[in-house]
Amino acid sequence: MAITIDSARGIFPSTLSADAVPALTARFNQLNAEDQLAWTWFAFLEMGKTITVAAPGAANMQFAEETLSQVKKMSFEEQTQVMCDLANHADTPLCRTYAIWSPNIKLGFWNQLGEWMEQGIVAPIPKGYKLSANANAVLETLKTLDQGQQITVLRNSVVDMGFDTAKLGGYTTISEPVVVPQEMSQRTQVTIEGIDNPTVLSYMNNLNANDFDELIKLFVEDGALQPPFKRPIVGKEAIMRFFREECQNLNLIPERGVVEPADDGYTQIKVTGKVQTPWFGAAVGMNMAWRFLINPEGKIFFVAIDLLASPKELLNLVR
Ligand code: 45D
Repeated sequence: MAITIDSARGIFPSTLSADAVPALTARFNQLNAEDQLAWTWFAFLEMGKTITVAAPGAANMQFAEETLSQVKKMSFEEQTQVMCDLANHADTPLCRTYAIWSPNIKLGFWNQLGEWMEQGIVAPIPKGYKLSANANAVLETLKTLDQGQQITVLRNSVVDMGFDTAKLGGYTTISEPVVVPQEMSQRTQVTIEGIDNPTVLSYMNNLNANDFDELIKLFVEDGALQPPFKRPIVGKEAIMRFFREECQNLNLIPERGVVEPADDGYTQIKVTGKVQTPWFGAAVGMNMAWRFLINPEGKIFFVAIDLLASPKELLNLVR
């Protein structure tokens, strides 16, 4: 049977991804705007007991600066309105601006608002705000998840806010400038128990070095990359855009893997390990798997990246 992206998605079918994340995100999206804002605030406080944003500078904020200073000058009432508008996907100029920011800029924007809320510069969540029973249940469930899953739910809630980009027609995402790849002498090389496949090692090392020009060469022209909980991004050009917009300064710490022959001379490889985001640094290691399908010439035809259901899954290397 010919190998397709659809068939490739099914390699290593026993990989258990963290279904709790999309489930909780869906429940969050059902809450009303006030509840969403308060929920995120409480979630942020709750998480803050164990982890805090390590790098407030994780995003280059030049593109959000104007909007931020605009919000800063508003009355509390107007600020509350802006935040509710964002949660409501309202059609306002600010919600349109927000919609086309990359996830990292959106996170940086909220991170700044959060700091200003603490400092009394931006309208706080009213003292004594009582979450609805639903919102409370969603918060209780969040507390049961591991930290990697918690920050993913939080990231989703921020990324989904703003005007619906599907209603925008054409648009270009505003993202941070691409950083220069790390200097050769500064680069570290990963080692992966059970894996000596040069393509896989090169994938990890180039992504860690922000060397997207070299990284993209590892893919076949019509190859695909499937981010956690997403449909595959197909084609070199689209994958490259994704790398530049959403993949800067990640730290991949693969630990172990298996290699197996697949149909038509292809090779399937599963690797498990940790991934750190610049936002939380070493404080949060997300449990991840990479499922590669590599063609006979050693190029990546498909790779799926999954957030794993539990640390136990790190040891699940069965086919
Ligand atoms: O509403 O191999 C307030 C790929 C209250 C690439 C607030 C990858 C009001 C290929 C608190 C102010 C990328 C796929 C809001 C690998 C309110 C590849 C603020 C994986 C919203 C490995 C809230 C990468 C705030 C991965 C400030 C898995 C929330 C990366 C901030 C994962 C939340 C990164 C933050 C994740 C969350 C980052 C900073 C999950 C960051 C999460």
